[in-house]
Amino acid sequence: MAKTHAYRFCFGPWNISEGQDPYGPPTRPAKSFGWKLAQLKKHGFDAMMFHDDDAVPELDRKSEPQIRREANALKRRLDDLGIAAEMVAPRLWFAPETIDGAYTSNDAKCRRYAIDRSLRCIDIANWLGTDLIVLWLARADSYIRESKDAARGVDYLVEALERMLAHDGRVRIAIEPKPNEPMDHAYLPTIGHALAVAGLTSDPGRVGCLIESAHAILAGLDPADEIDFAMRFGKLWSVHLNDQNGLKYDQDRPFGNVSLRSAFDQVRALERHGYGKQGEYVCFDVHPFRTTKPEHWMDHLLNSRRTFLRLVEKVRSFDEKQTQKLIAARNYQALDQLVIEHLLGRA
Ligand code: GLO
Ligand code: MG
Repeated sequence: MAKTHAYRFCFGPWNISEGQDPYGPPTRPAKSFGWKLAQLKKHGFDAMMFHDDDAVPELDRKSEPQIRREANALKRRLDDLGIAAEMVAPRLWFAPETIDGAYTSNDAKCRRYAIDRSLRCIDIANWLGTDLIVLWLARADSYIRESKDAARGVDYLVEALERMLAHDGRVRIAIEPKPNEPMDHAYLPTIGHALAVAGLTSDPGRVGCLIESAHAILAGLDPADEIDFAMRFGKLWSVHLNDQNGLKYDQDRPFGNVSLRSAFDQVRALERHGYGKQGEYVCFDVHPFRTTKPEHWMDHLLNSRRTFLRLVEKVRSFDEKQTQKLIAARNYQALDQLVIEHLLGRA
């Protein structure tokens, strides 16, 4: 087990959110992108993740030279602060063209829009100095089952991936599966689905995945097992650590907030496979509670990182020898208690 390597941390501008939900307005005043970037720097995070239009606002209305100018200006700003861009993700769930599923829309013009937008996203990623694109396929599903053919949906997804891979010989695409919300049933709900589709492309080595803890829980899966599985294929290129209280709406709670033991297992899985050694970042896709006051606006991120680092210590000090003995004796009851006592600490 890796004992020494240090982790690098990341979040996105959307993680400093204002508290609105479907039933009520914001509870905190909006802050500028500059303020968010300054907070990231001040609190010692290493990288920021971006939607394409976080990097270049309203990009659908801008010309290519203008997009390039703005992306280059952002890159200079990041360089001055010593902050990396971890990834760029095409926001394929806002525009009218993405209403029926973006890459998997029934309308050829809309599918073309989604692909063109993704190619621009890759250009932005290049200008920001990252080769990583994240695809959260928010609306890739059908509202009415009979309106689509899920097999054709796979073909459309593969076609979109091929266009992206061909556009840039170095780009890497990490699919972020999520089983539901905003849709009822997503076409790519799990890491297994994502990697199966990756295998249909002409360059599977450049299509991997991103695991979000809450999304795995929403799929009824154990996030630590998803991590082990993806890392067995060398395909875990980013994580969105957070937490989720059961099968409800997507909660994006602070890491470890619901299940400290699951968080411990996730960190242990990351540790044992050397996550981070190839430059991967630990990203927190968490949101402040709606009740959070502006003066505590960063605490969900700082607490997630603190919990993560404390769990790294817990993983590194876990009695692996004793664990192996108990496994050999098939004494899982004792192993269960060993974990509990370790997490509880000294009485
Ligand atoms: C929503 C997703 C979302 C993505 C982000 C990057 O459930 O987790 O936050 O991670 O938009 O594409
Ligand atoms: Mg996410």
